[in-house]
Amino acid sequence: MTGRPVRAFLGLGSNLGDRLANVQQAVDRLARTEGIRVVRASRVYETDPVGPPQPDYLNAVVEAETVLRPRALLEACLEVEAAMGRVRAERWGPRIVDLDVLTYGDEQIDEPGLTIPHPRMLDRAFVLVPLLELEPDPRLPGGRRVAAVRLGPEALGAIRPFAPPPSIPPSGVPRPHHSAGARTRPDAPRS
Ligand code: GSY
Repeated sequence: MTGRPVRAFLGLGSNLGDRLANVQQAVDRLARTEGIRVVRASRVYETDPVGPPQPDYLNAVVEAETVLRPRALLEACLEVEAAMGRVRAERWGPRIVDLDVLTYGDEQIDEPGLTIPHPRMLDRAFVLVPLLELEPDPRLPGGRRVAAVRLGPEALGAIRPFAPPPSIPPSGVPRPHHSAGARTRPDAPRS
């Protein structure tokens, strides 16, 4: 773990079973993971599948604050997927839940099995549209700026608002430690 919380955005998807309940359960499990605080979530969108023919997905993005390093954050996501019964059968196939680390602070990481910002987010409306709801100028692969990204009508037509943001359960994670100017009461105004 690092000492200082880092802001990360995570992509969520589900296209099997009770998709909305799966998205909610993934948010709940993330929020209960030590070292992760879920801050906000986008609306849930229904999206045409990218890849082989399969059921439509529900997708959303959550903003998290985490004291986990990127690899540990990825592993936490994989643990949530496994706990929800995801079986990795077909690479682009249907799934109960999918969790991706989209961005991690300002960091650019290119290691085996871990590329951040997520390399395919630029051409995926099901990632970009919910992400832009939460962050108007996100970190993008190759240092690209969102103003330079063009999503055509076909991509935008493949994504439809479906449900309000999943609810965010209280997190059991310790809050960031403020040594200087610490607030004496949790509801005291920030200095
Ligand atoms: O990349 C994540 C899994 N996935 C998705 C998805 O989440 N949404 C849509 N619309 N298509 C997808 N194809 C795959 S694979």
